[in-house]
Amino acid sequence: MKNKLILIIALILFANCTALFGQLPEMALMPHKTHSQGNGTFAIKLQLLSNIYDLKSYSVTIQFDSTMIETHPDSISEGPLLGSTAAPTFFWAAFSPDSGTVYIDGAILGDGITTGDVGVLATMRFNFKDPVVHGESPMKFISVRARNANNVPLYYDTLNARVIICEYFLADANGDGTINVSDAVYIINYIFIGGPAPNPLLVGDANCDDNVNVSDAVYIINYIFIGGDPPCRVCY
Ligand SMILES: [Ca+2]
Ligand SMILES: [Ca+2]
Repeated sequence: MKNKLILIIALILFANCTALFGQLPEMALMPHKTHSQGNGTFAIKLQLLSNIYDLKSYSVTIQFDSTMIETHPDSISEGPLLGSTAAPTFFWAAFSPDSGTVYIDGAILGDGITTGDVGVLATMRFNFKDPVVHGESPMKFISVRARNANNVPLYYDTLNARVIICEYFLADANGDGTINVSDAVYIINYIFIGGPAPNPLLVGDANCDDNVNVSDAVYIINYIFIGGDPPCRVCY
């Protein structure tokens, strides 16, 4: 009987541990994918998507390709999550240009105060290099350290992001930097009434069959209006 009881307790503990380790809360860099032609600026948010623990303080290191994009400590600002407790907060950010590394620390000040909520911890604003460098930059966690009010370490699953910088977006037939119905119209005009061709021509090849014809216009319309497949690549 005693052995049976021990076995049952062990099974319950095992089940709970499996649930715990299988469902770590998530810390993410959002949005997961940023597409650009290298103009303007863009923001990446450091965000808790789920938080089953009470967070008191965190320290993260994030790395990206500094030959393609750059930031500055002044471009890194505190998000509202820790401030939502109404307690004073600590926030510190630094940037190492040579290694493309961002360091961010944050904490809630005051005894025993934590947040068990989800939301934005920090926002980082980036510039593209001038002249623009095309390609793909990872935006990834190098380390995450976090603690609760009892100084116990907290663990998170991390979700990295990517920044894709294109010279041309595939299916952006009119070259205005976005893909919408006017690109389908542009292709139809080119095919049927001698309008200008996409430049370069295969930018209009939304379905990637190496031809630009009416099926590409249909493909774009399906993608925009009825949830059809996106163009087969992001960049031309
Ligand atoms: Ca367009
Ligand atoms: Ca095609």
